[in-house]
Amino acid sequence: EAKGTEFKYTERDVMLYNLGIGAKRTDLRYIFEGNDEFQVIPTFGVIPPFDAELPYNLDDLVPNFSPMMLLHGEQYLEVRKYPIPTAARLISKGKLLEVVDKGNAAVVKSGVTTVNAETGEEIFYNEMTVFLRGCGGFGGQKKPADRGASTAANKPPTRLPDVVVEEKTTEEQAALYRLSGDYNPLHVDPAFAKMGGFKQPILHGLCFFGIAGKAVYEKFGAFKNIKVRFAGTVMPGQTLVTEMWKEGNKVIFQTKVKETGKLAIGGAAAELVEGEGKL
Ligand code: HDC
Repeated sequence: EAKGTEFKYTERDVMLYNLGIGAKRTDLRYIFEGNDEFQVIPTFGVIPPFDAELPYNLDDLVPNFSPMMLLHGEQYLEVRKYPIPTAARLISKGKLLEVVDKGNAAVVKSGVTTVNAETGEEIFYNEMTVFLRGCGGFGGQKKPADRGASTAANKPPTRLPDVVVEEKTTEEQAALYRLSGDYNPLHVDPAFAKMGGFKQPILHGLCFFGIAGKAVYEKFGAFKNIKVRFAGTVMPGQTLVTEMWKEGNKVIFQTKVKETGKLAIGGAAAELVEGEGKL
């Protein structure tokens, strides 16, 4: 296990994050520190661990590693304590969970626990999965382990969705979102994106995770955990359609790109905090 990495944030970082995942000027609770209900959208929990030091190098884990071929595959977030502070000093500690060999690709999963630096209280737990194109075939385990909510299939029911939320991203979405800490050039530099096999820079997975998570939060209330698989890429400017089904305490959801009809997020669900569930 690595030693902890500090992450310090202020109200300004909260507003920047909220704007990065589509908060509007009329959403005063997200964009104005003077509002009585000023808050950070709970998907923010993926930000403090993002730069956490991990006790390994991808180069040492898989053959042919190249940052240009790295895609975000899945994300699982637990919010272990509400309300989420709008300014704090946190410490994140990461560990390697598993390396899976998909033949062409490798899948590497890390787990990061984030605590309040002053109180030691756990605030967030994340599992982040990266999909490394061209890094498979090394004879590793073929299937990921069952990790409960973090790996659940979350197949949508056959009925029509209970709620649908449409949100257009802006052409500047990735340029804005990156200021919350993911400076991967894949999202803004056309030359880098091209080397990674894309015609133009693609949107951060965690940006459209935030947009979908915001829709779940606004329609159903606070969640204790949320899991997504990034099933397809999104270009800044495209419109996201998030379909949600409430199944007991759980909201199963998926997000499609309106312009292409293709799935961007699949296998996704959020388990609501007891007593929530507005619908
Ligand atoms: O699904 C394809 C795809 O393109 N998904 C979208 C990826 C994306 O846009 N991600 C977000 C942008 S990248 C980003 O934000 C990077 C960021 O800056 C840095 C992140 C750092 C994170 C934290 C640091 C620690 C693709 C390419 C992923 C897979 O498509 P295919 O190659 O066609 O694969 P497919 O045939 O569907 O499946 C092959 C096997 O792989 C498994 N799999 C598929 N998608 C997966 C995945 N596993 C994990 N995550 C995914 N997203 C399948 O289950 C299949 O396995 P099996 O054969 O055993 O069933």
